[in-house]
Amino acid sequence: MNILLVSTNRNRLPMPVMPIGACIVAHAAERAGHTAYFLDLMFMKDPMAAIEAALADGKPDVVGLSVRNIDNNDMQNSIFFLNDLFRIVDVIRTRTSVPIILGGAALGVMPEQILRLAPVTCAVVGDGELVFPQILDRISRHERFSDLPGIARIENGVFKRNNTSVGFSATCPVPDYHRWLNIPAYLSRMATVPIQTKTGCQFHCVYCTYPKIEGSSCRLKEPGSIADAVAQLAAKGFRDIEFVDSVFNSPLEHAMEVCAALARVKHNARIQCLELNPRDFDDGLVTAMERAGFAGMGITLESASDPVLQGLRKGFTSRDVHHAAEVVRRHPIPCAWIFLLGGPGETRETVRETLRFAETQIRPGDVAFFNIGLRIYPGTELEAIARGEGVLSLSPDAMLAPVFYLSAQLDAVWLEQELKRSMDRHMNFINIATLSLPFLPLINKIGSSLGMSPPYWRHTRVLRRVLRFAGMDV
Ligand code: B12
Repeated sequence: MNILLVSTNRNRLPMPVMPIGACIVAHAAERAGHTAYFLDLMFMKDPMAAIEAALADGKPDVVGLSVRNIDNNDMQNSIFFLNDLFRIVDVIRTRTSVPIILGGAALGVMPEQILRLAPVTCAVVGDGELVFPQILDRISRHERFSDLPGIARIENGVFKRNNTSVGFSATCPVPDYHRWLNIPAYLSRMATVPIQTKTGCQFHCVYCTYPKIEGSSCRLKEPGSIADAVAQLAAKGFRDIEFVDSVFNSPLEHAMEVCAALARVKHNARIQCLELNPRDFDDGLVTAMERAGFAGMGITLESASDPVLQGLRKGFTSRDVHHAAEVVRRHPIPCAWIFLLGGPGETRETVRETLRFAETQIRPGDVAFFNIGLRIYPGTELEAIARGEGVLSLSPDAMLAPVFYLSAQLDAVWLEQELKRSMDRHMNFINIATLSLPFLPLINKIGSSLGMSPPYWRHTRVLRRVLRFAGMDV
């Protein structure tokens, strides 16, 4: 059959991300004997015209739409992306009656709410590479496929969803990205190539959607196949590779095996990952990462204060946080520290404790990224907390449009001012507004043409100084 796969994401902030999940699914469709036509809307001037042309040229028997972002997760300047998806579905529906199948991270987060607004055939929740070919096979034989794992749909107004256990491939996939994507456009904007070393997340952070998207047990990729994938990608010119696991160093033994396998193969890749947990973090891990070819790492703390870490159910303490800072100071590898202020239990005192940590423990050459307010997603513990505190009364359907939690013991204005005061004194501190600067893509492009390489955040201090010198309040 002819399959049209559309990657619908057009958000270029903080940089365009390559739609690897959609490519993996297209690759799987081809391996199952179908002809895949891939349309990436990221750099299309007129996306609707591009879709119309793809429908006319490709004459698809099935259309797959990959949906990544619901919104930008920014409490102060919220952007909702799904209206574009609804328009795309309308355009396709007016031109063809073939099955339309949704997939992608957004469907893991809020499948029911999206399906109620998008008149499509069904959605796949979770990994797509094994189930999508099975769906295509059933469609080609005119058979029902609503019983397949991971399928979610609205039937007579009722939301139905099958469980997602479809099996797992332990081999790291390397689709031919050059064939599917406008690679120069991505690379010149400092995009990195995402790779997963595992799927799933076993932590229980109250606000997080990762277990909903990937499941709550880890399915590990074979370390040798990850190292081979990195070497193959680097040989094709994709030198900047990012591990996009929920948490890279959990389970720690697997992370160590991945690093050892990478150290054994010859590759000239610059690897990074932004999701390290401070609990299983020590000199042995960082040394292994340096030998493996890591050029940058990020530690997701959210807070350095115990009442907040407990309220978020992070599973580590401020002791682990301070220990991680000591370890980082012993290694040359650049580090980004990620914070989320305003969660359950946050007070002025806990905010000050976290800022004090950042101001005194983080090296000036490293970067601290602060986000304020937590996006509340249906089905998370944070939703229950917010309802229990009486600060959320919206129905789950009304939560597709962004809704945020901020501790009742804080007011947003004070928090923003306190953070701004700290950012004014520390040029290596940034917030989501810095990452959403409309001219950031241009800066990325200029940086790339001057030979700067990711991790782009290494240059934060210099960039903020230059922009402030030019009169901008960043
Ligand atoms: C790593 C990551 C990042 C990295 C990306 C680095 C990179 N080089 O790619 C960074 C930090 C840059 C980032 C940025 C952002 N991110 Co982010 N990110 C992730 C994360 C952790 C992993 C994404 C990933 O690559 N997965 C691996 C690939 C292989 O999986 P996949 O694309 O989902 O594809 C699989 C399935 O979904 C399915 N599938 C995909 N397409 C299709 C299509 C069909 C037809 C079918 C059947 C199946 C199918 O099959 C694929 C293979 O199994 C997810 C959370 C998560 N666990 O998914 C959040 C996530 C995707 N991000 C999210 C958000 C909001 C953002 C930002 C907007 C945040 C911000 N304010 O800056 C930006 C947007 C960037 C952009 N330009 O669009 C949200 C999106 C949903 C939402 N809440 O709106 C997520 C889900 C996290 C969350 N908060 O819930 N992100």
